[in-house]
Amino acid sequence: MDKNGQGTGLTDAQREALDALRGARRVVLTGHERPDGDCIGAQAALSRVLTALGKHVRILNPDPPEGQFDYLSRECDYGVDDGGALPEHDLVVLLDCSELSRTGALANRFAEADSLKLVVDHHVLPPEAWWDAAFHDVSAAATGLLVYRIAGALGVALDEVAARGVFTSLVTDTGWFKYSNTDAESFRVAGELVESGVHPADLFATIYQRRSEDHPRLVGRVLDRLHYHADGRLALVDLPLAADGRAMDLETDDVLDLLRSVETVEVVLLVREIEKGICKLSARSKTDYNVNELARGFGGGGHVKASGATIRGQREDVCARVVAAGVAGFDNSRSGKPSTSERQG
Ligand SMILES: [Mn+2]
Repeated sequence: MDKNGQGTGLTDAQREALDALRGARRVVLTGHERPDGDCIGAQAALSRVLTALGKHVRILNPDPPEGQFDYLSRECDYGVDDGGALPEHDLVVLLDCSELSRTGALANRFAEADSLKLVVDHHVLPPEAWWDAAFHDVSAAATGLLVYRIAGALGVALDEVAARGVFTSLVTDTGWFKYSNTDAESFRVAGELVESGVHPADLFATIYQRRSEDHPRLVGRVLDRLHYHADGRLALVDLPLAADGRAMDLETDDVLDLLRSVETVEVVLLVREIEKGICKLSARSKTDYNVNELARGFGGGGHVKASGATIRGQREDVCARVVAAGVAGFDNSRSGKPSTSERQG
């Protein structure tokens, strides 16, 4: 058996996670706030797999999926927390994150529920295991790939919706196969999914080419707020609240991608004010620079090359703090050359 759980081998911990799934009758799938394509794609796939095994499955998230993923939300019932009692369940599966606090207001109710807790995730795990079982592999390009492995291990063939879910996970977390987490498994599984009927070009157009006429102008306004630090090695953009006091609604991947395209830039920081006194940091690295460490310094985390945090404070102060920490990080890292060994998304 491969201790790392790579290839076809499973770790003992992963086998225990499969047992938890086999033994469950009523399952609630949940995930992080503002669920991304990987989170909801993995949920779509796992809900179909478990339903095929005769289990009763509910998805319950802190927030609804983005409209760009409506081809999944038409097929799956993505329940959104209304503050009420949890559905009856004997197993909770937390996907694409590993801390209950990431489920927002649901966290307390899940913690109090007398149910088994399972984590399915590819992020760096917190030091203390609070879960009963975890299907975890930090080398997996997406959580959806872990669900693909789970389906294989449980002997369930992916149906059309599950296949589209895994494909969605894969392409959103690898930046359509261009980030450094893209590996042979990503292409192998993508190839299988395409053979089974997934249409990549149609999905690309559906996810990325239905934006509003305002979108390019909004990106333009945001890019006007770009500042470089550390001789151009660090780029910062900040998004203040919109005029109506609400958080600016912007698909930030475009902005992050564009800033990373600058030759001198190694680290990109995006600070989005989500309400007065609360900001969200998105941090990306294209070298060995570890933005997971940077985000952890602000109570967040994620991957070595893509992390985030929620930070209290006025936007200007938050920007100054993250830039100071970001610049200081250059002294502690071996950054300089693009690395091929770390992950994204
Ligand atoms: Mn992910």
